[in-house]
Amino acid sequence: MLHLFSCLAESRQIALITCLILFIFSACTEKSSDQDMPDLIVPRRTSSIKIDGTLDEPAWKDAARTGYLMRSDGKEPARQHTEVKLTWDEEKLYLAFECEDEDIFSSYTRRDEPLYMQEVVEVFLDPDCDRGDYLEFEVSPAGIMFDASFTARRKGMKLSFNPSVQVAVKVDGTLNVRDDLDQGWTVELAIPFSQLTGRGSFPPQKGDQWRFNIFRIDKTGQSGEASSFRPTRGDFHDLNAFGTLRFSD
Ligand SMILES: [Ca+2]
Ligand SMILES: [Ca+2]
Ligand SMILES: [Ca+2]
Repeated sequence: MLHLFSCLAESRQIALITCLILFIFSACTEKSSDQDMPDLIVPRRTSSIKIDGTLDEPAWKDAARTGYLMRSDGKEPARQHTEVKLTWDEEKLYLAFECEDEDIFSSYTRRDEPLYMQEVVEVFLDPDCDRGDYLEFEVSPAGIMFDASFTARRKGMKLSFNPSVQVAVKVDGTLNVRDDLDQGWTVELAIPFSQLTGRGSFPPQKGDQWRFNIFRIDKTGQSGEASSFRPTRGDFHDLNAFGTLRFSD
């Protein structure tokens, strides 16, 4: 009987140790997951890119693709499709947004106005993956920019962050004419690494990983829809909901 108890005690001990090892292992796995499994591998650009809103450069054919953005709850693709392509070189991160849109509008005309109240595409970057400070870039279909830096989630917003971003938008349809049928709009964006701020290291090197998310707000007709690359869990600024990208050759 005593032997049986000591066996039981021993097996409990083994189970406890096993649990502890599994816990430590899973904690390590989580900590290193940013480095292990990027959601997107971003290749260097394979040709020059002219920032004119037309995505006809071979570099865009070879760029990383997000696939259609999902509704921001992650449950299904948005009704009006958006796909985003990414590529880079030593100086810049390049993004191309292709947005289907039956009704394209935006009344904002000045940089850093609250573009997110209307139609917009957005990219958020957390270059050092600390889920702390981050950078936000938005472009409206009228080609207006909103850019800001943050010190933590929705904290320390600095609108004076105005890097020399190159941006061009092409509208297939009629901007701000609400009662006809539009086709869509494309955005070409080049973000210079040398003007980024925060705790990241710039420019990135091959193999570096950044956390990021991409969003679109569409307000066609009376309805509205928010879509994203990674599900937002209710807040575009939830840094824990971001995905990861890896800079590659
Ligand atoms: Ca172009
Ligand atoms: Ca700004
Ligand atoms: Ca729209």
